[in-house]
Amino acid sequence: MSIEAVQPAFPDTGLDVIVTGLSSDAHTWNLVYLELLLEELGCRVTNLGACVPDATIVRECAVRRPDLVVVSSLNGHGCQDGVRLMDAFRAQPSLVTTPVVIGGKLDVTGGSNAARLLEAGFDAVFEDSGGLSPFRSFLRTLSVRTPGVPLGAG
Ligand code: B12
Repeated sequence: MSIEAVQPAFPDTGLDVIVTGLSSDAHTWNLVYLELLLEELGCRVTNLGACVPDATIVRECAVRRPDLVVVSSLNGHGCQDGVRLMDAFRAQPSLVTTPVVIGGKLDVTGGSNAARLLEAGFDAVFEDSGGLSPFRSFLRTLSVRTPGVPLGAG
């Protein structure tokens, strides 16, 4: 685990964010960490918790219409569970353009699954080796985006 200080100059993002674990993943402190980090950055966070079935994630996102969904996985099944989640998520017409990112310890081999996860429909993949700076930069691009304009459309 790496702890990085939140940069005080970072502007409040004002984003509505859903944080969630995947269906097979029982780890919780990663979710608490991300919730606190995002709140410090000015996001309003709904944390769905650990071992969340795909259908529950899809339903909650369809109802809440978040600006961003942050998926965290530690148990090594992140790629398998994440690809399956995105099949159901992107099949929901109201969630086709909702930004979704995934990060954590996504594999047991230490290899990269980024290409497979991006192909499945994630907008970004944050591997532990990169630290949290790329995630902060990604949030900044979302917070300056025109409200209502899908990621990549502007
Ligand atoms: C505590 C723990 C458990 C507890 C969890 C209790 C709980 N309430 O959370 C228990 C005992 C239940 C557990 C179970 C298992 N665990 Co466990 N567990 C850990 C441990 C020791 C700490 C995890 C933790 O809480 N870290 C604290 C958080 C705050 O930090 P973090 O997880 O590192 O998250 C950081 C980054 O990953 C990143 N991050 C995470 N998600 C995301 C998402 C985004 C978008 C971004 C940008 C960043 C990001 O940000 C965080 C801060 O830097 C780790 C080993 C370790 N030292 O890390 C193993 C570890 C995660 N567990 C592991 C395994 C294998 C398991 C089990 C499969 C073991 C087993 N055979 O039963 C089960 C899985 C159960 C399941 N169904 O998921 C492996 C995973 C291996 C892998 N992925 O390669 C680890 C790495 C141990 C190891 N070295 O083998 N575990």
